[in-house]
Amino acid sequence: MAEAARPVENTPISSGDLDALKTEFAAAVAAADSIAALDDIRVSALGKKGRITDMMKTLGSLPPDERKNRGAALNVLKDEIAAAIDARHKILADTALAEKLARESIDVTLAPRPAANDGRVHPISQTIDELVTIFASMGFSVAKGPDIESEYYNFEALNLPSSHPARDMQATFFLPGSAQAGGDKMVLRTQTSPVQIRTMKAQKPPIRIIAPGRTYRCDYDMTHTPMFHQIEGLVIDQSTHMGHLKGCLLDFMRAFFGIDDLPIRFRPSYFPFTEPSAEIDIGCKRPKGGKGELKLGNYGDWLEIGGCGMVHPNVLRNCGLDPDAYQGFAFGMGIERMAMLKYGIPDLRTFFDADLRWLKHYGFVPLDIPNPALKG
Ligand code: 2NL
Repeated sequence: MAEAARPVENTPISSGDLDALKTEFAAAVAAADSIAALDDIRVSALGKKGRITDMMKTLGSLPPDERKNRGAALNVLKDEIAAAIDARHKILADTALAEKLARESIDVTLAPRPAANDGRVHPISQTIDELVTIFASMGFSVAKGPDIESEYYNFEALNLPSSHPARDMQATFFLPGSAQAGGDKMVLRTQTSPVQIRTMKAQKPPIRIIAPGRTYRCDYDMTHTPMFHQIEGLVIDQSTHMGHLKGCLLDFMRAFFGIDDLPIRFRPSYFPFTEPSAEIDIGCKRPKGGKGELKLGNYGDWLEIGGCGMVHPNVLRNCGLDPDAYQGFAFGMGIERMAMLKYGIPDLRTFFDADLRWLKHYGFVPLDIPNPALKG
């Protein structure tokens, strides 16, 4: 049957040709395996020059009743093809998205790429961490207090009345215009002892604390910076004595420097806040002829590392403790000095230069434990 050859105006009303077209497009849509292929089908059927569009254009040449039926049938076919294309489009889009998600899924169990890892822990922070770790293992807790103190907490309560000559020896930073009602001025704390005064006033014995932190003195040369760090320790109980002080500091020094036979020695000294008072020395070997490094250990020579003593009865009284019922010991050390000795840092002032090359050299990689004695 030479249907194609038949003149347009003789096109039959029969919808048989439309059924065939529907079947053809349905098959093409079902076979389309990409959104691009689907778009081609949409253009070839419903586009400006598409097959359905072309057939629509022939409607004008039909008699009115035929035109109406065929037009309606063509519209139905057009909607059916469009619906089939939309449905297939959704399936293809969903499949494409699912594939993309599967392709781009993240394996959260993979090890992370190495980070830049450029940050360093400052030797002072590292040293404080180590001091805290050791003293914590000995039953001490960490006490904190303000850097700005009143003269009362910084001096008076520590048995240093304003008439005391030792008060001039400490180059104190006073805060201008800070005089309180009783004439008490505010100062930058010259040692961390006021933290311990506050603790004794607030807590009942037994007391076992360390107070690490910043301290300030108006002093600047090769071996002094206006801000520096101290750690002080305080133990108060009913029968704490010099023997406890000795054992405590011996264990601490050996753990901190990682030297099992490091000897320590107590030299009589004087502090207004302790009685008796002593200077703490640790064993060392000095470089011959001033050249080379100082070495710590049991070598016969001695190096001063801090001060200590039994808390003065006046200090206990000032804190509301009866010296006949309670006694205890206290000690103090410079943290920069501890760090310089342990890590071979030669110049104190470099601690506060904020020099990144220095920090890269002397700083610590976070989570590194340099002293095996502190592990666990
Ligand atoms: C040193 C010496 C020392 C204390 C600090 C202290 C604190 C209270 C009571 C008694 Cl609340 N004493 N602290 C005692 C002896 C020495 O420091 O050379 N520091 C760097």
